[in-house]
Amino acid sequence: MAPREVVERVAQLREIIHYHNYRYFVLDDPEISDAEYDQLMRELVELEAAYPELVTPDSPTQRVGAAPLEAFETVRHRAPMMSLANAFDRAELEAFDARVRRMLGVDSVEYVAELKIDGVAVSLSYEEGLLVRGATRGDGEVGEDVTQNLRTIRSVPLRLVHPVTIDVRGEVFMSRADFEELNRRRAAEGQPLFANPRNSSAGSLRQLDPRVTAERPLDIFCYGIGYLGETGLPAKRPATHSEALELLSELGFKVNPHARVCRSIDEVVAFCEHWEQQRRSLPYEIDGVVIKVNRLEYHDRLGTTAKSPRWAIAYKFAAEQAMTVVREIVVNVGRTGAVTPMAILDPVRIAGTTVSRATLHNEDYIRDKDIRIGDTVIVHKAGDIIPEVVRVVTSKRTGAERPFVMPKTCPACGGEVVRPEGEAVARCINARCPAQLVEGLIHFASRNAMDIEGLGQALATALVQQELVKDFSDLYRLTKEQLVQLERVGDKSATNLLNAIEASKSRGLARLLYALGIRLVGEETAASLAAHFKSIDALAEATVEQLMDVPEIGEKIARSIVDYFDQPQNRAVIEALKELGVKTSEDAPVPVGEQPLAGKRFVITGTLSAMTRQEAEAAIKRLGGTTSGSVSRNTDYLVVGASPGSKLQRAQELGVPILDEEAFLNLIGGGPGGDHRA
Ligand code: 3BD
Repeated sequence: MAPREVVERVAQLREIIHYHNYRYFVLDDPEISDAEYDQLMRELVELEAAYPELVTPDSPTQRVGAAPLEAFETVRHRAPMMSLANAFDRAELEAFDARVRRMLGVDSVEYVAELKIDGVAVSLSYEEGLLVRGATRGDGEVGEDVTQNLRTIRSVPLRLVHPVTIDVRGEVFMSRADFEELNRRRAAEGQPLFANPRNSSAGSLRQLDPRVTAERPLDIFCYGIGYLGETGLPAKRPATHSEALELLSELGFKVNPHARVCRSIDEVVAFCEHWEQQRRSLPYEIDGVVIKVNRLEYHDRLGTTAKSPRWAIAYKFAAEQAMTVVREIVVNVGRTGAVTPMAILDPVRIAGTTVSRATLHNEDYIRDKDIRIGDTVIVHKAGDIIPEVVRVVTSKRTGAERPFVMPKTCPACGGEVVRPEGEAVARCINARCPAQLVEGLIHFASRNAMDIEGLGQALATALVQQELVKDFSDLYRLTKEQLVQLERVGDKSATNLLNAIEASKSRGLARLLYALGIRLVGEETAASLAAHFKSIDALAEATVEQLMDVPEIGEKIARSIVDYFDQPQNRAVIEALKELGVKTSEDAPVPVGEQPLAGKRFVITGTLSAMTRQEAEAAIKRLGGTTSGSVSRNTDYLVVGASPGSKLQRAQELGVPILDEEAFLNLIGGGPGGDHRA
């Protein structure tokens, strides 16, 4: 028999460890160090080893993994685990809402929108607060008993805060980082890799040896109650799904923090769109949003179809991956001479667009992934990132695939391609390479640079091929006669183009610096340089030290700028631009005493047509005003462009004066330049 002090200490240790477990694994907010936790755990393990009669199934030591099984038993769920109907767009969500409201005979319904975790669905059964069984979903009626495996997941409570009898539904998952770490370990040990976090979770949960599962970094989010007994409840039974989620939290379950109550289907759609954009910012994978009618009484009234409830629907994100074939590998020469291999693919649809090429980055990438011409590959497109080849489907290899060899000479000019030691990127080192010039022109003319509408890939290529343009300054020498000779350029488009080129002369120093394509000088750096040096001549004479005095400019950028102006060809182009009438200086700020917008606070929403957001902000600043990102009672004006965001509604609610673009332009005196006369 165990002495009373031991019995008491064991009980106390369990309480303490249980609490810190909860802080760490459920709340993600530990109070003690790992070492202190380990110390407590070791003490408990030792006491239980000395007095095995004290071991209970809810002891924190019981997560390490029980003895292996021969096979899983099957279990019938107390209430079936239903499926979910799917919606793929706004119209299908609206149709769902319309049907719900029609069946209930109400004008509006409150929903809960929650992230759809891409994991493995499970059910956890508790009797009077103790975990007695855990099962996979199976076919929804009958699943596999994986209790011993679920016990190893630290965020699965072994004992609840209140002695309730309950079946809880949740999704077991693995974070992306843990999945990658697990695969790294497996690669090092020569074991086969998991394709994605979901497969990794499923594989880990279906281990017959729970000690293997215990080593896997599994986690769980709980999202629903399948059954709830009458006894042991802390308060009234929940009347809404959001109250059910609160009850789950209170009992000690881990509930996803991003669930939201939505008061209309429009709010639901906004939630879906937000997370479809932001899904990459989460540490785990989601494949959609689950929308549930909030009121539980409505669930009974709506009922179920053959297998899914009429009160819920899954909004599924567009798939971001697809399988296709690499037909050819070509190389592109960029603005800086970088020679980038690119896969030409059999076109496939991914996330709403057709993809027919994907970047292969560089030679090392191709070698590491062993991508060959003719290979079947998985192509991925995340958000607005360029499509990328993720991996080769090696099982589809026929032996006819050919490896890629990096060309020794530039495909555009025949110049030498050099890959400096220690660098991943190979470059064409010919400064007069036409491919570099074409890319340089496209950048020069781009929207946030000199904004020359109509000067895109096709025209830039033609101008360079016909040798009408050898550097940027030649753009300002083009004539209508020259332009109309080009294929697909008519009288009208030639005139438009010449007007656009003429207008680009007055964009100002910041945009010009960005347009020149000086290595490491992006839009923000260009704006800081322009504000600091005011003219291109002053900038061209600056030393590395002087450049490093400008906020946010470090040595690397400073050296790159000095190197740029050290090149005589670059200086010649700048001289020519100046002679041709391109503005190479920045407007002096309006003297403080004459600033008409002094002390006024502005917020901008939506897209302006006459200028970029940065230009509008600069114009406000020049005239003494300030800008901020959010509307408050202190805001003096909200400037509204096309497709404004939620700021407009907020400004209306607060009674903040609203300026449309025209009114704003009047206020600042015309355009982004310095036409304003105070
Ligand atoms: C999640 C059903 C209902 C209770 C039916 C409304 C289909 C997988 O994050 N709610 C969630 C999640 C899944 C859910 C329900 N809420 N069902 C939910 C779900 N937040 N993943 N699922 N499931 C779970 C499924 N699983 C495998 C095969 C077929 N269907």
